[in-house]
Amino acid sequence: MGRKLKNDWSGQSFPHAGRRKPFVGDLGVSDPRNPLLSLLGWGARLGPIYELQIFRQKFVFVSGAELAAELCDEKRFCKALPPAITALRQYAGDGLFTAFNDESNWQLAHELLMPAFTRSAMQSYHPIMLETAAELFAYWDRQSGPVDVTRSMTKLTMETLSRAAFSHDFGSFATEEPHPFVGAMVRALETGRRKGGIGTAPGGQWVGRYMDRRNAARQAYVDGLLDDLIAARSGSPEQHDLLGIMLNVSHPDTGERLSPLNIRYQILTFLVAGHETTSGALSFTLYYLSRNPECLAAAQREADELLGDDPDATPTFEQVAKFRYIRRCLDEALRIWPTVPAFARSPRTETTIGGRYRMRPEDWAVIILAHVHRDPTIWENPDDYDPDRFLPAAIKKRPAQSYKPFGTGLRACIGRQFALHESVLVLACLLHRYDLRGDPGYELAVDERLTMVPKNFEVTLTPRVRALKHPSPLSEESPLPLIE
Ligand code: MNH
Repeated sequence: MGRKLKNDWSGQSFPHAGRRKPFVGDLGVSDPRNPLLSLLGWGARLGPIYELQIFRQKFVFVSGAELAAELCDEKRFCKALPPAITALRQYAGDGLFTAFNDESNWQLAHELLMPAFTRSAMQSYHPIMLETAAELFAYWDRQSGPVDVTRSMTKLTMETLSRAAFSHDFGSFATEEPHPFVGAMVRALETGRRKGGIGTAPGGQWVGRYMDRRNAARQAYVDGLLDDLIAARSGSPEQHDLLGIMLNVSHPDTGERLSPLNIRYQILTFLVAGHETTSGALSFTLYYLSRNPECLAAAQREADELLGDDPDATPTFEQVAKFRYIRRCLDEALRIWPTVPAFARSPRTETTIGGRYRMRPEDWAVIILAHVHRDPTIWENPDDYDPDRFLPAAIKKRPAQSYKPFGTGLRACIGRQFALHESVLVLACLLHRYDLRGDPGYELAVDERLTMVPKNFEVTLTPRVRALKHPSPLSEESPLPLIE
């Protein structure tokens, strides 16, 4: 072989799991179908920094909050693209998420699209978010029996994003199954991610080409649908959504515009980055609320206080920011289960981390957020769900950078405000409208797709009975006799 180890950290080694085998390295330690979930299992014991070596590829993971905070210092470090992310460039090219830091299309797209993601820009998405939530409730009301939470939330977030960003209706609530585009897109991307994992294996290139051939029809379907979406709008000067901005706005200083291919990359990026992530965040929040009756009651109390008696009442744009407790419930769910479970960092120039590990610009480390968010030196009883950890006073007591569900620095999530506004709005309406009961026998199972989502979690929804606010005429007219 003799080929150099990739990401070799100048030959330094870190703790690793099990006995390393010649040639294949740590192959078999990690489940290729659930790489991050298996890491959460065995990695916790090895931290705060550990490694995995598969064939000629080394992966370095950071699970301790202190080291992670250091890597989040934007002055010294920047986003890195490990093989699994680089592999996605086959589909998402130099779109925002998969662009290299120095690619000019990143800067251009970032500057053109930022105005569409400010807090005040959310005002134009607000009515779309309300309408889509109302469609979800109508869809639920037509069903009987428990509903699959992740599946419902994925319909909702996919539909909200495509309507808000591209004015496209996928008709997700018309059928029980998700729109075939969702499955094709997720499977196509999974193929990319797995290809990234076998890059340095012998024959890896060949296997990759075989996977591509098997995947070709799916990718053609996905690309075709996106190109149709773009074609349908080309030539129209409207700028009311992201697609309109991408098609019609040129950079105020340079006059540059995004190319049609780059626009397709961006649409795919937004569809992928913007729906499963938020769906998982909503689903984990509902899971923890169903398991913590006091939190559920407090969240419902807040919804009732702001929305009043009418179960169909909806919040105004300004009101959404006032659901402080519901927001804490969401923050806490994203602490325990950050739906984007990891991101990678490299130093801008050669440096030392943790006071002892040499790191060069070509080296990268993957921050395992779920570990960082449960680091016992920062979080007391880290596995307990407690929204009050996010009371302002409690946040102030923690070191900065100990909670990073939306990433960090220049390449942090552009859709953060979108995700937060949508999630709080949906939770408030949902909790105001329904009582929810999870199956007490359900044990949380997590599905590792492109992101983390709860698997097979169902709730039974029943319309709220506001016994106290709507005393029945009977009880008003004939109060209970006092017990004598
Ligand atoms: Mn989002 C980047 C998490 C919702 C679009 N997102 C990131 C990163 C994290 C992240 C973490 C940084 C990854 C890295 O450093 O490699 N995002 C989330 C979470 C949610 C989410 C946890 C929901 C909850 N994201 C959304 C939504 C959209 C979106 C909604 C779009 C509407 N995210 C992006 C894009 C990027 C990104 C685009 C890449 C930004 C860039 O690099 O410029």
